Amino acid sequence: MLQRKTKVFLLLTVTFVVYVVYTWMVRVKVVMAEVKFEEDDDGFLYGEFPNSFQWSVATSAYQVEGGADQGGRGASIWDHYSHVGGIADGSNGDVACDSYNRHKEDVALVKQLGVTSYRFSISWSRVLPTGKIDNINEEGISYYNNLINDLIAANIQPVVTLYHWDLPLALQNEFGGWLSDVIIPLFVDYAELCFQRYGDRVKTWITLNEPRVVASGYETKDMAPGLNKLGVGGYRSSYVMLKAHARAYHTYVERYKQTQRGRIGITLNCDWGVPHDATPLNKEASTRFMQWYIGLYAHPIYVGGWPKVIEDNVGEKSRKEGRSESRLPAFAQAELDDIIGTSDFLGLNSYTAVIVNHKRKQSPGLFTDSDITTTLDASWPPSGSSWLAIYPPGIRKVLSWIKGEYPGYGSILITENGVSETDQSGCFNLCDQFRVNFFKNYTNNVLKAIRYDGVNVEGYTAWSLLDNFEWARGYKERFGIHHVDFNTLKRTPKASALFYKRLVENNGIPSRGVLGGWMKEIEGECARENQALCGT
Ligand code: GBH
Repeated sequence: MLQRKTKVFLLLTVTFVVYVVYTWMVRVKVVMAEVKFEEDDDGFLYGEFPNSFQWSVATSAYQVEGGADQGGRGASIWDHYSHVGGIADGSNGDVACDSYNRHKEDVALVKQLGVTSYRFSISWSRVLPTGKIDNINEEGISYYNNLINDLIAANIQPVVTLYHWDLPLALQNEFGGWLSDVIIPLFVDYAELCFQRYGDRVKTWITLNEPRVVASGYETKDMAPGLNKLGVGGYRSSYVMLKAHARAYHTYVERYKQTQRGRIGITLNCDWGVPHDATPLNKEASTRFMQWYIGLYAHPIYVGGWPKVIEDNVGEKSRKEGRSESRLPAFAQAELDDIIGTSDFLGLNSYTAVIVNHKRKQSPGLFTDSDITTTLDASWPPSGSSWLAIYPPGIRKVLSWIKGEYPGYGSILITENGVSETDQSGCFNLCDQFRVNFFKNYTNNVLKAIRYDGVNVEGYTAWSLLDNFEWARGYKERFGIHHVDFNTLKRTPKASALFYKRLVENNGIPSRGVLGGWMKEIEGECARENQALCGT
């Protein structure tokens, strides 16, 4: 039997501990009040995102920085590609939004939105002009130090992408860039330099942005470096990128994570593939669409190795083509082990959807081996980009698909979602109601993925803070929530920025009534901004 004194002591201790834990839980809102959310007749879900939900906005270095010849920056493959005429409107990123000289303005815009973080990328050739660690450009290092410090002073967390497509040109010329394993230790050197110089303040790192699109630069002519090695360039570069990503991941985890207490992941892009109909043939085709789109990268990281369907199909096709080896490089066991489990979170970029049909294709290629055709549904509203039709449920489908396919995904950070309009001659209309609707409906589907499908989505990032250099499309497709006048470089909020600010402030859309109020305010505000922009 315990003594009476001991019993009283134990009881007091237990009561005290329960009290402390409970007040802590209330303070950090672990004990959530009955969550209020309500679906209206049109299926729109009002209510809040989880308390910890992170709202963000994004750009990338080559698309906004400009300052191409300033501060000791070296050339990248996009400087070369754009200067030899790869861009639809003949433009390049020499000046872009001039963020290299105007980052304080950008930080002010981000702050104005009320978001908790800002996703940007570091230009590898600005900090290492030749791509190699023996030549560090301290002026380039300072640029990002200033940007990061100004963000943190404004209470905005930097979310930093190491590689958003702008490979140092020297590395492409010397050994073929992402086609060669030579790049792996060089990428790790670069990543490590960033961890060392910025890791005390940067707590979220993204190794690669959209390896699938990087691969398309080795597979086709459409993106830098535009090598057009159909059937082999895409798979080979994907294989090298996965290995480089994994090495950078392990370097961070082994040498920096403990002291810097950050995390590191990869960003993959994926749109939703709607089977044309319920026939087994087209349902299978839509599965192949997803595997070739995201599985090529997510499977090695979350399950191990290439998706079986890709390994089988490409192997079979390669044999028929009379090759002695598959066009899809084979992983060594050590490589498989190195790649698996290398993402603390999954960064996801998602924009649109396609209708998928089965169709046998003869020509070898990353974009043909899946034996499908894709089309946009005529009922989906178009945007300023031919590939992007507006289908809000797509993002929810992709999120739930990832949860089902990769049970160990941990959490998803949406690192890009947005929509374009084509440039307008004359006076630009800042009242971008279609983009307001886009954000309203896409974020609502994210909310549904969280509340109804139980997907662990930790945050959402709008693409983009600014109208910017839209890669091969140049400046004619505008994704910004702020308009940029590319003559004066003046930034002006579009209605979508005013809407996003309210969405972020309220962590969701509380009710139809509140939404109606916002819409009235926004209409008035953007009409006044239109007046100021060009006096109409
Ligand atoms: C993202 O890519 C990028 O991360 C970002 O930099 C970019 O600005 C944003 O999306 C908007 O595009 O012109 O018909 O040849 C999304 C994937 C890959 C979609 C390339 C457009 C070109 C199609 N993008 N693709 S086309």
